[in-house]
Amino acid sequence: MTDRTRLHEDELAFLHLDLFGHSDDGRGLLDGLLDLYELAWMTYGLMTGGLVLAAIPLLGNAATVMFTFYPPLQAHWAFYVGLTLVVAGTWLVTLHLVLTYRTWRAQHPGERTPLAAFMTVITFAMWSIASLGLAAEMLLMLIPWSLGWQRGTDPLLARTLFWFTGHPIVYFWLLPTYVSWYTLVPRQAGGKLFSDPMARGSFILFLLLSTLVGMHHQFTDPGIGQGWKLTHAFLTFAVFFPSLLTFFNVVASLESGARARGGRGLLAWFAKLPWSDPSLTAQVLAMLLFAFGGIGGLVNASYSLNLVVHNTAYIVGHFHLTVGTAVTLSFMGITYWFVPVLRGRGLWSPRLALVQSWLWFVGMGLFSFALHDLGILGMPRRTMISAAPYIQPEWQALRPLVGIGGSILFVSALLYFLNMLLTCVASHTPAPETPACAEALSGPEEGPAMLDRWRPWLILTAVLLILAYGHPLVHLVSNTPLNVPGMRVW
Ligand code: HEM
Ligand SMILES: [Cu+2]
Repeated sequence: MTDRTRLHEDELAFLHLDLFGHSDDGRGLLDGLLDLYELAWMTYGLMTGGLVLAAIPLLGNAATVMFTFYPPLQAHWAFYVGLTLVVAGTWLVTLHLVLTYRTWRAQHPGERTPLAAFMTVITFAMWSIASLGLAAEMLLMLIPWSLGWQRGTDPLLARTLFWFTGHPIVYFWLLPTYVSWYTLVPRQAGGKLFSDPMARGSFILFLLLSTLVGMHHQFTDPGIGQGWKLTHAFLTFAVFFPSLLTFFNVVASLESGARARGGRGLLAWFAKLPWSDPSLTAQVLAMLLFAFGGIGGLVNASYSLNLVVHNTAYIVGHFHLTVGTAVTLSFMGITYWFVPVLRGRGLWSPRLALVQSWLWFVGMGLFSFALHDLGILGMPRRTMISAAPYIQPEWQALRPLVGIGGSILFVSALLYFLNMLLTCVASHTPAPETPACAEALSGPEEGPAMLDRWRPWLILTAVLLILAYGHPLVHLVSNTPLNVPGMRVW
């Protein structure tokens, strides 16, 4: 019997292998993959080091610049250098994946890339391209400026480079969730993935379109032409399309599972999903709230409506449904099977996990509903509202809901961490099997081979990027005076 109390290197490689499907004996790729361990540890070291370096000024009150770190708010240089190292670490992950992919490709010529692997490589390819904006902002602007080598900075150029990365970063969070929704959730629901080629198509669209829309965060910024803002608004509606494809594909897959379990009717089948499985429940609940986040996102993205909601609590409501639920609650659901597999022990309490997932759903429903409403009533974001002299009477009835929803979320988060901790130290039930990817009703071979090629899509991505950002960026760079001094407000 293997010692399941720690994860052996070959088990790790085996998990890694799962991404690329099993070879006959399940271990055929091991030799090629083990070479990459050093790279993996280097990546881990770089990212952890970067995190610690950024955390020191953060905890020491020397980086009160929030997650967008808009200049002229200025942080200690260690904050910027630390974050840059974290991003550099993600590039090493891309390298790792590409090397792994090439090893696999050499051994499987002509075969379609397994779906989970295909999606993972696309996610990191998209991110590596998108993160160039942040890298440029850090290396050419914020780091030299925070070190005192550059006397001033320019908020507009910095914001433009930030949002070049800042929008796709939301997809960098979301796409791993989609990988789970597409490749594992259908089987967890007892069904099959509706269409593998459609899933690939949607990911290719994410690669092409994710980085073209950053200016939908800058509708109110002066100094960028309205035509460019409108272009990015339209492109945002275009990148909504692969999310619609995902919605259709994943719901059809869930339906296939529920019907196989005896579900009937137009909508009543939904009740037949295996709601006793906390991993699936968390992810399905995350999907439900995400639908509202996506619809709200379209309001944000509409140039004129954005002027009503921008910088209000509405946006905070929006991102708590998207990153705060679609992504966070799904990641919680994923760890409900993944941590037990890694640890080699069963989940400490599946029932507690179910309660936790529902609490997140209810708490976030209240919290984000109230924030959306408050935003429409004009309550600003990024403001200590309780201390504001301009509190409006119509906000008062809704504000307690934010507090109640937030408290439920806090309890839910505590229950989550408690369950994870006890799974690691106190669980005595046997570990679950590593889940296998779902089969597809319509398999990869039914799609065109073009979907499994990289070069044409990467070239098209670069061309679209130049079209969407080339002119405004060149204009900004050649007109930027870099003369704004830094400031610290807290
Ligand atoms: C599904 C389609 C989506 C659309 C059309 C959309 C659109 C937008 C737009 C236009 C804004 C800017 C609002 C403003 O500042 O005035 C925004 C903000 C934001 N979105 Fe989304 N979004 C979508 C999905 C997502 C997802 C999936 C995530 C995260 C996983 C996300 C996270 C955020 C965050 C964090 C902000 C606030 C950024 C800030 O601090 O200003 N959004 N969204
Ligand atoms: Cu965005």
